[in-house]
Amino acid sequence: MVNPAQRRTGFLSDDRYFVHRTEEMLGPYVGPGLAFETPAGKRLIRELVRTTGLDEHLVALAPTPLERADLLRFHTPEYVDRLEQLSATGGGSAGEETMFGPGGLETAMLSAGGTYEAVRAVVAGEVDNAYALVRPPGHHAERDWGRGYCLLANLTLAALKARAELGVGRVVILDWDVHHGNGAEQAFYEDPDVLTISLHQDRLYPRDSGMVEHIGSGAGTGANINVPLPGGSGRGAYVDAFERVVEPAVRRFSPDLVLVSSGFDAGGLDPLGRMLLAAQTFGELTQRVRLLAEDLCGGRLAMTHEGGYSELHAPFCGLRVLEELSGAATSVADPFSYLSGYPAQALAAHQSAVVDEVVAVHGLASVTGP
Ligand code: Q9C
Ligand code: ZN
Repeated sequence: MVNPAQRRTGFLSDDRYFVHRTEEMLGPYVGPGLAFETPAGKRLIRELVRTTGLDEHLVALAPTPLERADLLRFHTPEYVDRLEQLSATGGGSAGEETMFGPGGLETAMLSAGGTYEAVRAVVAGEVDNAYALVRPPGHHAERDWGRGYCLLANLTLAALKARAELGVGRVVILDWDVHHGNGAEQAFYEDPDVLTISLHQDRLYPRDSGMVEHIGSGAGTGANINVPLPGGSGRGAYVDAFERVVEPAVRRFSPDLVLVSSGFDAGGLDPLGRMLLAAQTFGELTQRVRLLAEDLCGGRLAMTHEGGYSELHAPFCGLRVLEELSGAATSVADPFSYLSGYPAQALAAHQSAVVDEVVAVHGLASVTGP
């Protein structure tokens, strides 16, 4: 049973996203096949969307790959050449913790293309908002090397293409994956027209990035916001960061389009992160971003999928986000809703202290609501 949708929500995925391979050979005695970033959890999101019937209330979008010229808006030609060569000869490593199999570049171009298609459909007004369930992820990929399972900077490339070809002006990129959104930070560090905000677990990955003091430079000074929350943070810390940083900063910036790098690895069961979020909380954060976008830019909101490594939990987080985007409700009960009852969900002093610091560095204390 699904209650009818209140909004037109685009949903994009593709079978080819689920055959991309990221296994690492870890060395002697450790067998092959070990990987954190696997198709399973993400495929289950798509399956749940189908088995619940939610897909009938969503607008199906289909990806086309980005082209080389699109990649070169951010990546270096040398890096793209190297990926082309490896992809054609059985795969290899794009950089740091970024193994891929044969044809991996083509899948990455389709992942970036799927992200762009979600953005395009929103900007064109074909849908109110959209979610691209893509693989491989993109937010760690840097100009000249792949990092953290990411070959190409999906959302960065989509934002650059939308600005170049669709006449999109001011863009917010909000990243709630538990790891730092270093790729978008690098791409837009000196750009005053793209506000990048990353909420992440302090010094998780990449280890030495995502610091509060990294605020952008030159014309882009102030347009990069890092909120490195302490490991162990739950709903209270995220809501505090939204109320005192994300919402005032986005209002002050006044975007034409809001984009989200959505990972579910801040979920309470994730093997790579140590945060506590429940599926319901991802829904709440989605609602907050949706209302911001409705207030500021006609609701134009597109999300792309990044990390999330609990095969058990991520599907329920994904379903909850899609329900919130569309306003349709399924009858699926989250088996992990007990997370919401953890006392550690409450805001703690050492967490609000980090938010205080960000508020001070970015002068957000005096920004008022609508
Ligand atoms: N070797 C994303 O969530 N380090 N990437 C994991 C195990 C890399 C995460 C530690 C984490 C990258 C898209
Ligand atoms: Zn992540």
